[in-house]
Amino acid sequence: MRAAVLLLGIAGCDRLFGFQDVPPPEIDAAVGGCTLGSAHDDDGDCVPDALDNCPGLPNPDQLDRDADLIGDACDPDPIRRGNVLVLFVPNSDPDTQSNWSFNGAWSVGADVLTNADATNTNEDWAYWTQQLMPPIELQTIVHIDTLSPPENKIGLSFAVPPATAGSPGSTDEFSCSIRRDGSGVHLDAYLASQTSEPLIANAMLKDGAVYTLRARVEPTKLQCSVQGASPAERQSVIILGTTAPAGELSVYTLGTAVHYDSFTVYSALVPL
Ligand SMILES: [Ca+2]
Ligand SMILES: [Ca+2]
Ligand SMILES: [Ca+2]
Ligand SMILES: [Ca+2]
Repeated sequence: MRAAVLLLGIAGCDRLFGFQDVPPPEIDAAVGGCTLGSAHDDDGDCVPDALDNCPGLPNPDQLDRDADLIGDACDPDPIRRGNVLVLFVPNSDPDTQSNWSFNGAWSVGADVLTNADATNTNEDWAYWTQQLMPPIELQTIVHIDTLSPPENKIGLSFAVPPATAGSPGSTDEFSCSIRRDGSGVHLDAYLASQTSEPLIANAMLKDGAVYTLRARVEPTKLQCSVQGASPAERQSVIILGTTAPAGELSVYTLGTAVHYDSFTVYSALVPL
């Protein structure tokens, strides 16, 4: 059967598919004016993680229109109740970091997951070793530290880990990545060996760039969005195809040194 692939342009269409306006990437600077004591505030919005209805993305207004305790800034379905926080990985608690499984130059600590090797020409993968079941939405903020030619890739994935170290099999990977190759910079949606790659602005891939990445995995659909530092730096894509298996939150890089602030996973709702 020939798989259907649907591409969406920038902005405008997001709300139709449940993506809502994504706040600008968080600022790493010390939180000004907050009195949080010893409470951890991953996203720097002055609301401690334990009280924050969107602990990985800054949303000081805590707006939650459907009152399901997931803030609009994070809610995969912001006007339908029933979404649940499945996983929050702040990369801050040493007791939980053993859940990461690494292939490549990864390290975790000081509130970030880092890959410091910009020269890797094979994909470096990191898996959070907890089985998750679609429909879900993965969210993260990623910072580019160094780019190395000729090819670069930064990915947020839902994948079944391989039996031996390396990237998963083509039927076991549902991923959203920012990728540069000889034909330009793309938002690359990859679903079980099918790929959609709308071009995005070259200027979005540069040293110091910060992105909010979201990957919504439904049983037969993958939806990716990227939001850069300015409202115009935004792209979305949907790809339809193979049924997603149970898998793990994962990330990967190629030719790029990066650090990720934190990861959140929410349950998504099936279409009405
Ligand atoms: Ca917060
Ligand atoms: Ca927040
Ligand atoms: Ca909500
Ligand atoms: Ca909701």
